Amino acid sequence: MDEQGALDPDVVETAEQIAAMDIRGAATIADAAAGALATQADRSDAERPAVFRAQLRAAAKTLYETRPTAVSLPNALRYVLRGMEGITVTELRASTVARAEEFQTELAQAQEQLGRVGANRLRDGDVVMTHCHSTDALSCIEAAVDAGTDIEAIVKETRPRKQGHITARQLREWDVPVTLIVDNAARRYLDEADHVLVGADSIAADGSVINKIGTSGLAVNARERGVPVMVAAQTIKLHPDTMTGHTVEIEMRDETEVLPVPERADVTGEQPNDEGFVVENPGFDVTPPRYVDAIVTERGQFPPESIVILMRELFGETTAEPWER
Ligand code: RI2
Repeated sequence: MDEQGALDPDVVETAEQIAAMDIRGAATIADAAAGALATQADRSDAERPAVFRAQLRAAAKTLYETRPTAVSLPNALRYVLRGMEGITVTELRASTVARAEEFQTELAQAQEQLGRVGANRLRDGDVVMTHCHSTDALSCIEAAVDAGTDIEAIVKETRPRKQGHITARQLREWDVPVTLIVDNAARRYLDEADHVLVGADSIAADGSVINKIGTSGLAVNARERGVPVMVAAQTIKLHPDTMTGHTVEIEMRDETEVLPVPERADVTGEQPNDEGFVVENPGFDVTPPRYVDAIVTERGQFPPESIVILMRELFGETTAEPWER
């Protein structure tokens, strides 16, 4: 059968939205992917179990191929597909939908729990510097604010897509005072910060943190200034493949995010298609564990060097991708 032809339009649309970053943020992507698999299962027209399974695998593959760096995406897909159990199509459908819902519920609960752990690190009057927009990181501030702790924030704009603006807006909704700065001003303002708080798209087995481009430079500067770096990351961000030596692929995004087409001609003058002029736009970078003070998860906080213990416990050594069969 033509597996692609059997894809539900909602799966295709969700995949397009993830690729275009209309749906973004590692946890939000995982939630949307699980929801899309549930929709595929719910609306499948398959009459035979083998066809149903093939459709679900094709849907997972389509979602998987959207963005490469946030491991929450394959972790979510793997979790849902592993729960696809039963002999009849009716049983397979019910188990897949239930498993996706279970995943989404646990994801939300993990973020709340992580927030309570992270909030314990924040004291009354603390100033937190943020980078990009992370719902896991914001959950820590939300829990602190809910507990009556006064927090202020220095929010890095985060070029090229300026997702710091989303962070600033959310913090103001919680009445947290916000100072917005351009990325280049971060080192200057570290003198006023008590914490650097960032999220993660993936955490490697050696404790390296893969997060929005600019995180590693911020962490190095924070170490030099003596400001602790706290990474808020649910265990869905732990990258099981890194236990067996794989590295995390860093997404290279379109150059127009950095330099829109009309501005390109301003730089290259008479030669708007100048092939000797290259713009690169890596979405993420790798912060080595020595610059990270704590990884905060729903299972407690960990020094980065010991995160592999939790990784083994949660994922074992099995990293096969069920949609590749
Ligand atoms: P939460 C984002 O990536 C940022 O790098 C952010 O720190 C990370 O995902 C985690 O986000 P992008 O999708 O899961 O904006 O904490 O490229 O929301």
